[in-house]
Amino acid sequence: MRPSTDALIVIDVQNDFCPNGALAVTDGDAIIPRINALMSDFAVKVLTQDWHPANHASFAANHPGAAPFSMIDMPYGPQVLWPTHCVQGTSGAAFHAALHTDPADLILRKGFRAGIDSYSAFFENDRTTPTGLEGYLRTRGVTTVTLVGLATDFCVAYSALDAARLGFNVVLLEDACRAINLNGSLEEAREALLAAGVVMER
Ligand code: VGL
Ligand code: ZN
Repeated sequence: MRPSTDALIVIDVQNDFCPNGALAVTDGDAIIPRINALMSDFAVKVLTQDWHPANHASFAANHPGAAPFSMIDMPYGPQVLWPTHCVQGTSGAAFHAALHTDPADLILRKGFRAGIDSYSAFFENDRTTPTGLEGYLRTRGVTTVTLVGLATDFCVAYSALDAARLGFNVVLLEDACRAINLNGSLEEAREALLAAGVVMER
């Protein structure tokens, strides 16, 4: 058992990011047995859930003529336009059935505001609107976070970078993550993570 100052944060292990999902990550479901095993090692366990309204601005379908995986400029910066995914209350937004959700202390939903995406578990994509997770972890005395889940190069990486910026010690378990890898995004994320002092373990 790890010390009570260590938290496991499981990012977006939801049907839409697993094989046959709307934004399927290759082998996204392969990480689930490892994550289930890890949960019994940690005193503090948080699951995040990407949770978008149907009219969400990150969906290509809400921008007439725009192709999925193209880019647009939002008031808060560049934004990838995604296939419609993780719509609130749909089976695509549900956790994968194999993921053990009962051990979780907190389930944090993000991306629920129509006008702004939220890759990170800590801040929306303007990098300033908080989700509340920082306060939750600090008030529980957490100083180190271990990140796993989907996808390595988007929601996991953004969460890890924000955690490091907030002063947490951050470990990312690469074998318990899978990537989308859009136009070199995985290599770009790896470099940013290392530069931010995130400890990359297998
Ligand atoms: C994610 C793209 C859009 C993720 C969520 O969980 O990495 N990626 N929404
Ligand atoms: Zn999303």
